[in-house]
Amino acid sequence: GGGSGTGSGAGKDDGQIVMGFSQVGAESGWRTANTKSIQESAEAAGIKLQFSDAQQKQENQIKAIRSFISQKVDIIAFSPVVESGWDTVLKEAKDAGIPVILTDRAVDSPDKTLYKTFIGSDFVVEGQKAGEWVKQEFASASGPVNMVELQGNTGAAPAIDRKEGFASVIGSDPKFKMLASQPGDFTRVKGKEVMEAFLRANPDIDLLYAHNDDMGLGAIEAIEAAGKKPGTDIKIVTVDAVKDGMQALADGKINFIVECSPLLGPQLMDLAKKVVAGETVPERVLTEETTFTQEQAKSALPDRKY
Ligand code: GYE
Repeated sequence: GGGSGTGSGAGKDDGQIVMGFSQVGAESGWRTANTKSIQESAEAAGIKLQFSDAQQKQENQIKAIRSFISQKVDIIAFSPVVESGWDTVLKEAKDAGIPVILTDRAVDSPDKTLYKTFIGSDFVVEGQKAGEWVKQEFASASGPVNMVELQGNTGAAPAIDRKEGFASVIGSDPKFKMLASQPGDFTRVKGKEVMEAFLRANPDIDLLYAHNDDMGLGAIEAIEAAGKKPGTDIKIVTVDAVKDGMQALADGKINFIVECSPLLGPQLMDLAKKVVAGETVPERVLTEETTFTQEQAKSALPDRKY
């Protein structure tokens, strides 16, 4: 384990790997399932986890990473709340000889030697899948299709990429009109609040695209409070497929969900062991995912673990 000879703090030379993990926060059902997966997998793999919750603040993540460096952990993993602004602290880790694994979300650092690997989903593809469904669903609609979009937190990889992927499929067809697109920070509360504003400003919304289930669930409350039927009057497509989202899909309040798996723990621990052992690992490890219709949600729900 971490540190050498005089090593102090977290890393003692008892052979156990010490991982410092900086999590985004607890903003969504996805995040809660992701945290559980990481904690359980660390335990199962015999890795000592120093877990730190950044409460959606980059400054807290930078502080946590610096503290992991001074504790001389064996490896640092983190899920960056935003894409930009990591070069300095990642350079500090590199100079200290501590390898870093990006988990779930990417950074935009041009220097790829600042981290060993990146494990997570392809968020552009997720946005494209949402767009393909919308295209099909409204294939026979002649008139304008009025859409609104709830984005994830500003500057986050999944917010940027899910927007881009969706627009790349839908954007070329003038039938589809994006009336409004605002951040809802991946939370239920903000999703509801922003949807209320969308409904006040736009009496005729046909479709909501929410970058995660939680914002979609908040929006459903706003739609119902406005006297409209979610899933019928306003079609809804979201990303994640956590249990509450799947339940709303099975209940007909959401129309389609693009899956994004939060169960990254087991693969992360495998990668960490290899990296610490000095083995080479792939630069990019992609998560496998599917999509769900209302019927598929009904059959998947009983076995859904999160
Ligand atoms: O979709 C959302 C969460 O980074 C993939 O973050 C993750 C996203 C997930 O808050 O629910």
